[in-house]
Amino acid sequence: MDKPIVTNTTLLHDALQGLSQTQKTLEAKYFYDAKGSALFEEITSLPEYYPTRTEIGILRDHANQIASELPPDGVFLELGSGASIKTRILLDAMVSLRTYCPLDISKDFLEQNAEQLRTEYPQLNVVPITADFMTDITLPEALVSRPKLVFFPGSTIGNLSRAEAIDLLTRLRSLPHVSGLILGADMVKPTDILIPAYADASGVTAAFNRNLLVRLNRETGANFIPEQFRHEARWDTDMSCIEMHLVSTKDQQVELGGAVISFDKGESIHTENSHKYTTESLAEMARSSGWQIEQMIQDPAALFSVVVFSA
Ligand code: AVJ
Repeated sequence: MDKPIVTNTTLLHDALQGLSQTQKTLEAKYFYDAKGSALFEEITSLPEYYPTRTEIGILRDHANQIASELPPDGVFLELGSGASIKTRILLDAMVSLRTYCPLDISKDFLEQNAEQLRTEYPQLNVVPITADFMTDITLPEALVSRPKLVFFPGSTIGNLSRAEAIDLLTRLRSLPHVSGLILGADMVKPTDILIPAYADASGVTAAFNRNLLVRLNRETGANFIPEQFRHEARWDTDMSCIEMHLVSTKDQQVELGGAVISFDKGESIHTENSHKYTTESLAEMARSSGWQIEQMIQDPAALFSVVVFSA
């Protein structure tokens, strides 16, 4: 047997770690290679996947009101690369905005999107920050003393555990001169809406999920057969959480970084958590992290909330 080529040792290390647990796991952050990012884009326009279009609708309908949260001479700091339509809706409404800071882990993506925004908004100072907001949010010296409004859209917070979410909100609350936070959060709702949103009829979400195995094969030299894993979305009532799994359709063994991983038929790899919230759980998170809730803006069907927090 040839020695497999490993081009991503961090991924290999994390996968070996996750796949050696009793409930095998892979981290959701690894979904977003080029193919995974394209598949996620495709997910956002699926008929079953309501969050993106619902959040965009809320932002459009309440753009001026949300934009008015920007303090005088305020910096608009987004957790995310600033690639989205959501950013543009708020930038368009923030007529006095001078400084926009997209913060993202992917440097190439950030720089590329920053350049695009500079051409679209020539009066705007676009200051991209390459950072992992889960570990450190260090701002350039020139911005430290400026007032700040933070934007964290997309229900990305849903990927975090309760404890991680509260930790992140607490760290955002303690940023120097922060005045507010605009948070996108997906709400608890009946499973006949939730499950199809994560298990669409056309199989795009299944392809997105299986792409993790394709990526592992390419970047760690593993030999997963992705077709031998079935996509599944489960609702955990106690955790208010959608779980995505890849379920082995047979007893099988996979080679990964010199180890052999055994799967029983029906055994799963847990690949993602997507937490859903209630007005109560959002209020509780605010209390635990030192924020005040100013407003919870929802679509008419209360599928999604854009929460306005003040410091
Ligand atoms: C990007 C984390 C908000 O949880 O809805 C979509 C990711 N996974 N379909 C979500 C996702 C499967 C998405 N977030």
